[in-house]
Amino acid sequence: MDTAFAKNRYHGAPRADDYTIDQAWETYSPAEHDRWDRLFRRQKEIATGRASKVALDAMHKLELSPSGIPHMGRLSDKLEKITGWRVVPVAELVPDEVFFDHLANRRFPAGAFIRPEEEFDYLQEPDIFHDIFGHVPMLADPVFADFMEAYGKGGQRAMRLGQLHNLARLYWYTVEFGLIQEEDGLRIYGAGILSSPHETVFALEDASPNRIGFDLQRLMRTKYIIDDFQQTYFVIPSFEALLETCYKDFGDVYAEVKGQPDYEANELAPGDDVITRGTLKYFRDGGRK
Ligand code: HBI
Ligand code: FE
Repeated sequence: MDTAFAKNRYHGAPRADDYTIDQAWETYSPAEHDRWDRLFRRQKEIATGRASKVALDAMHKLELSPSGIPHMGRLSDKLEKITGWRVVPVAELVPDEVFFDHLANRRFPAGAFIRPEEEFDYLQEPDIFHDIFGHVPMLADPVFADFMEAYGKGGQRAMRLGQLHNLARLYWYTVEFGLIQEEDGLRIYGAGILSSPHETVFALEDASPNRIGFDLQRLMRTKYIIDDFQQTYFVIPSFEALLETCYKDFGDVYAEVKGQPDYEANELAPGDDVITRGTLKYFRDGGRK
């Protein structure tokens, strides 16, 4: 994979053995601070009325704003007071076991680089805008903060059991691409959607994707797409319900899904709580251009 190092987006001192680096906040250029501001203003406007109110309230509490790239240490001091989480700078994706160890200790690894202008609308690796605008606000919610720590601990165990791919699907269809039913309607809490202007609209308003009620075992059997919009979104009734479902020994869940066939990303399964049956039109028309 062409890494952030290779794309010389990387800055700051060499990494520690837990893959953290110095954010070197003073080395960001005015153009990079300006890019953060433009990304922030556009996405905040699109996300208002579409993002979970928990995420929007947290952005306010954490004073996230279009005033240049956030300093992770100062942001962490605010976040830590609320839920004990800190945001630690990394250069790029870190190995799973390192990632899980950070989460299990309430540290969220956030990319220190910001996407280049030519990838303003979309990039595959998590840059500082995806991680801080997308993931960090949810870490200010006490229930979701507990879920993320439990996920980290579960990840370490899943690796030992060789069931990481099942758990990675849980992360993908909740933390990255999850929807929630709030009293005002369907809302977004997944960071992969929240940090993407197009998918923020697509996930809630397009007729193409399926939207089905969260079901842990069904979700763990469902493949996902990494380079286009999701074909199926899972909807939780509340963050409490998500934590309660996941705050248990996954051993028997793994045993039940092991050996069961996977579902394709666009497939509906018997027993699904179908909220919207997608037309799949966007995908049949060839997806991302
Ligand atoms: N590393 N920095 C970083 N950010 C992620 O979101 C991340 C990662 N490493 C592994 C990973 N995510 C996924 O494999 C999770 O599903 C575990
Ligand atoms: Fe992410």
